[in-house]
Amino acid sequence: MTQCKTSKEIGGMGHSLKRKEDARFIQGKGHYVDDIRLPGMLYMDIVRSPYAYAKIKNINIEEAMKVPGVITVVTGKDLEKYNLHWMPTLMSDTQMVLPTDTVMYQAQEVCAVIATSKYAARDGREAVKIEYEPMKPVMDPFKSLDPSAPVLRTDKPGKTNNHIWHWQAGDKNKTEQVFASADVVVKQQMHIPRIHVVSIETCGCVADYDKVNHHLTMYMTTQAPHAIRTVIALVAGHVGLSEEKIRVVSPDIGGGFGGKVPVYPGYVIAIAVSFLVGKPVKWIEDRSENLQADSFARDYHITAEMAGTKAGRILATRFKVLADHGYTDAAANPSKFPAGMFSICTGSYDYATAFAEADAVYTNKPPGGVAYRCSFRVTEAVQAIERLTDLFAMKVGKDPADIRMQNFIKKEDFPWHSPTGWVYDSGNYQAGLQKAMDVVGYAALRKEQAEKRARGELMGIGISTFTEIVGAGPSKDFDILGIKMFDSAEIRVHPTGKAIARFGTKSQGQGHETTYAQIIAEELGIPAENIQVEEGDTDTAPYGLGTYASRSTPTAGAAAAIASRKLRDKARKIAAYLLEVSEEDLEWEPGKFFVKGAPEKAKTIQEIVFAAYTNHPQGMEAGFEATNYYDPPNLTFPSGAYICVVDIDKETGAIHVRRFVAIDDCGNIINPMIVQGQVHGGLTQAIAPAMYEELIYDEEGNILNGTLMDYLVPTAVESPKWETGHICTPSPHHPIGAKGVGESPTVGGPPAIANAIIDALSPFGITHIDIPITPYKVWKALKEHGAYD
Ligand code: MCN
Ligand code: CUN
Repeated sequence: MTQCKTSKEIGGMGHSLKRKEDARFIQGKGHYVDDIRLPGMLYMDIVRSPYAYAKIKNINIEEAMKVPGVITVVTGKDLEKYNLHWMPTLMSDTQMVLPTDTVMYQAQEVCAVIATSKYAARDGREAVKIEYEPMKPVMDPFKSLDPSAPVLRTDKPGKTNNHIWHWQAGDKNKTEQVFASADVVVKQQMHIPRIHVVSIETCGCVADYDKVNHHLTMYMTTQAPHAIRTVIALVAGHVGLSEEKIRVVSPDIGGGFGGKVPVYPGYVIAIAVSFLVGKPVKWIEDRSENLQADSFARDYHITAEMAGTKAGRILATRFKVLADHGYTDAAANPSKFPAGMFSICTGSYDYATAFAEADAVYTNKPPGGVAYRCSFRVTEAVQAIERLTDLFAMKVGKDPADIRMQNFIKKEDFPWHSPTGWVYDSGNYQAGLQKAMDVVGYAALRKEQAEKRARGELMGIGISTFTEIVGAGPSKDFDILGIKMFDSAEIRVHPTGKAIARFGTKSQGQGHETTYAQIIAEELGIPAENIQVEEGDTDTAPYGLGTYASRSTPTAGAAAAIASRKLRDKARKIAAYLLEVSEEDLEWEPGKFFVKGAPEKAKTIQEIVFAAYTNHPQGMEAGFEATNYYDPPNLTFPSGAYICVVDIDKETGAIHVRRFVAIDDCGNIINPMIVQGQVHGGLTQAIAPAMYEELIYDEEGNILNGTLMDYLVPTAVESPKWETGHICTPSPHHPIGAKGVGESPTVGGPPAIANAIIDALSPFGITHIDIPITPYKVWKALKEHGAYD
């Protein structure tokens, strides 16, 4: 755990400061997009397709226009006149804003009703009559590649199939050789199903175009305000919206979890309408629209293989992925990594050979791909490697903890070069797993399990020892739509020693207002409570790529430290001037410079800052401000050892998570309480895909669980008591030694639960069940394996 070097009053690194932002959140004073009300504001509602694949024969707006309050109905044909009916996705694919002839997935936007109230807009939506000619959709990604499958993207000239991209990493030939000569090979086909973030706040915006000044203010639910501003400028430049005339404001966000990274058609339609009508336009999705149409997560079909020795040494792994991206690839991965960071799939183990490949295909499902706390597909990679490791342990007849201990990358082997090309910065995997085993009481649990098994009771213990990869990223490899993935901090200290700091990231609940202030407090000794943190307004914040993939601490957090250090250098100069000594004679302790050997001769940071405005040395620039754009030299590699204990009712298949111990390593910790909160939330979002959540479609393309009546989201009732702890291997390249943590629990959690359930069922010869592992699937597997004979 991080040692506190600052006093509680200053509140630097390692203090569990209460979250500053919570004062407004818990008093109902948060300011969300839907709280914005502008004079003359109009409301937009969207008519959506009931079909997954259909030709639009006719859109009749006559009755809708008669609804009192309805101003207009906007169709794809209307947008086409301004060439605004298509937009780029963040993966350089293209997406309809509104269709002109064909709909490609159920709940796709077909036209938009604009009215003077949201109720009138909804009534107008009900009154629009659309004639469709339904076609047979392509729902199965495997069938999508059949030569007989219809080519879905006829808008792309020359496209003759539904293949989007192929990606690979590692050494294919060497991997084949190792597999060919290995004693033990395990292979498992798995599906990591399509799921949805279900943030409490849905998506929405208020687009406010000012005709007189040709200025657009876009209030919207986005995790990446600056990138969105640039995208708007690129898409709408031809109608006179240039970037200096666009202001994107992302106010408080009620949960993002990745679902608020993509650009949705609703945002673009609202901008277009505001531009045409000259009035502000509000669009707020309802719960079902959010669940049915917004960016999904996962949907990876993986064939995972591991080769090793009978003695339990892992020698190689091989992964083949089929990625279902739906109608368009609207994931938000870095350009060079269309499968995200999936190549972290080699895990925490020290073998030299691996090969991973992925092919992405179009189907008639909503587009997307990386939402839901995934660190760019690390969730999928970790599910694959951690399930595989357990299968391998089973096959060689070893305890899953022993197999892991035997194959871990050792702490002295860092920096470690993975077979798929990453350089892991630091870690101590043995210590993490040992701590988790001690906390959970592993040996005693195995003994209890043996006794229960003898009585025919089902108890399982599951381990997941994962390596995360976060902090995108070094600009030589990481960009989105060509924009390099650095991030930024700008610190402005006022004469009385209080500060405002602005960032290119955007909190959605992670607590940045508190933790960024703590980083600056650590570096400058200005109390965290005197540092106001601001994010989300592109007119004031320095350019940055936003908050996702747990990148804020690794990038903008680093920028905060570096900008603070620039200010400390200036402070040293001013202190030397004020104390009439040379800079070398000064020593720093958080909050003041003092003369070596004469601690009574000191200047506090507040006195120094005041002098920067009132009495600074000749030739020095006045003021006390610094900015840093931080381009990380590497990603950070957090890790964790999670152990889950389950009891299963043999007759019903009901699963009870009895214990869950999570030991995380995110390097130096800024705020232990916030990290614990991140882990608690993330673990709850780990039992979700492991046991409950999955978006299900029928062959006609109908979503079968498009409301929260059917789509199961775990609540406090389903959540066990999370037992959390830490080990700490600081990141050697990060200025404050911190690694990201926001997605670790969601990445490491599901395989621990799945492994525990399979461990419980293993006496019946059950070796795998795809997540979500529901009681029905357990019961069915038990039945198929003769448990009820
Ligand atoms: N932190 C810390 N010490 C560390 C690492 C992190 O104190 N060594 C703190 C940070 O200062 C920050 C929080 O933990 O307050 C998360 O930091 P980080 O891991 O850098 O992740 P981000 O801030 O970039 O958050 C993104 C991550 C992602 S990608 C998803 S998805 C997710 C998550 O955070 N969405 C969330 N956690 C969420 N939590 C809430 N409440 N709401 C969401 O939408
Ligand atoms: Cu993949 S969800 Mo988070 O990176 O915003």
